[in-house]
Amino acid sequence: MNFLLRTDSYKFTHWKQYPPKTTRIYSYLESRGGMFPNTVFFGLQYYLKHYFEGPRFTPADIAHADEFCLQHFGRDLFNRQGWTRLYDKHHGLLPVRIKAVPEGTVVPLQNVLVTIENTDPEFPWLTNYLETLSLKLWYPTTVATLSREIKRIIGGFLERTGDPSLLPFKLHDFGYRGVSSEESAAIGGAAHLVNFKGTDTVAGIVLLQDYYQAKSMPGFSIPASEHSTITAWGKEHELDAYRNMLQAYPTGLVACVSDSYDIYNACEKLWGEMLKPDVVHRNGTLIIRPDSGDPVTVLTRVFDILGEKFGSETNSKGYRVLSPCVRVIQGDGVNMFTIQNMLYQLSKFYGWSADNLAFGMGGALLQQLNRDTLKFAFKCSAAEINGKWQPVYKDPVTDPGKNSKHGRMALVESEPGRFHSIENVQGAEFENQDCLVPIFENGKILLNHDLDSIRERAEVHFGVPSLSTAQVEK
Ligand code: AOY
Repeated sequence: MNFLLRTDSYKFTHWKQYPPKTTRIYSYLESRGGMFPNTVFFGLQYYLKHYFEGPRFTPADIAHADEFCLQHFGRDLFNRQGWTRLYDKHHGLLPVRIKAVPEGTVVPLQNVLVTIENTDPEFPWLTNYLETLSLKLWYPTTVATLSREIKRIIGGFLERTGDPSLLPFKLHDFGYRGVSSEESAAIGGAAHLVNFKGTDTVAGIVLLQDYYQAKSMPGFSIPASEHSTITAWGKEHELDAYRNMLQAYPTGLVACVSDSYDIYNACEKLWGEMLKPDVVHRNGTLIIRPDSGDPVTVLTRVFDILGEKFGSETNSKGYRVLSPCVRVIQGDGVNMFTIQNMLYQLSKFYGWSADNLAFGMGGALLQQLNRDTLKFAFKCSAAEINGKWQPVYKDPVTDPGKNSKHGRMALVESEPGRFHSIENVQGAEFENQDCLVPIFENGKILLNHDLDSIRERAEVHFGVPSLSTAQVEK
């Protein structure tokens, strides 16, 4: 698609609207609020490599956009001269500077994450032309933030009731089919893998390999059944379908959806009696997947049956852990709140360790989010007019929450995890403390972040009081 058309229609008309003698427009990206204390910044490198780097347009694209706008508006509004001059001077490269906090950084809400400004004074209108593309960073950042919050929740339960080393595989991405596009699946799936290692969203892995130098395989899965591979055997042959699963994968982990007819009968009679010797003597772990009913009700009874049939032991933290030959994965009705509820009820009222249960999360992980989840905004905060930088801001009486920051900015980390957005920065002030690092200039990507470094920055540390949470509570 023509780069010139990757913007909102009204932006075709904005070049005429800035004050005379405007030479620079400086804008920034922030999360203005939301239900989490922090954001995990992620996704910029994909957007830079895919949409910003190198020559982005040709004279043919300008001609095409010109004709498009003529039809679209029914009159001549397109900035033909400006785009032609931009091409003649920069040959399709974008004369903007982008600074950003390194991906994976955990930044408290309401801080500047990215700044964009034009580097050539002839093209101040280019900065906000890029808003439509840039603001899409809300999506990978919101998925990475949600996924990390759930990691904190599950991690807390593992610390209290079991083995925290199991955490990387406790939240598996089931979301590929439930997202609105292949690109969203790739971006969202990659964002989840900043925090976890289990996924069925293959597109997310490919994105990390193509855009984030993922060295070793960044996401893993295991053999697992779906309903068709069980129900194709017929209701009378459910047992054969399950026996076949154990024979087809004689070792290691194997997951089997077991609610096709009666999850309780499947656990008690089929897995727990008829196939029990095969399960117990198998060199590996059978993971049973319920997929319907009220999750807490179903899980409570499933664990009761499995404990009865396969046995359990009490661990050093006083919680029950099933025989290592059997585990459970819940993939239906899973979101941040239901995960918390399931783990709470199973541990508090039934004494089950979080070790026994993993989660598959689909729509709630990759699709049930929007730009308002973390209130993402891209706003102009400074303009150079007549050779002088001016602060620029909005502050609507009708919603003080929609105010914007003033002037050029720096993001300073005063102590680990505590960040401050400094407004109205003059010249090179704060330059040596600024966490916003130049990452793109005039068509070139200035530095690369690899997945390993992003994961390190986003790592969850337990037992350390979270500074940013304290900041929000205060
Ligand atoms: N995958 C763990 C491995 C994956 C899946 C994907 C929608 C898996 C199921 C499982 O165990 O059961 C997309 C629903 C399920």
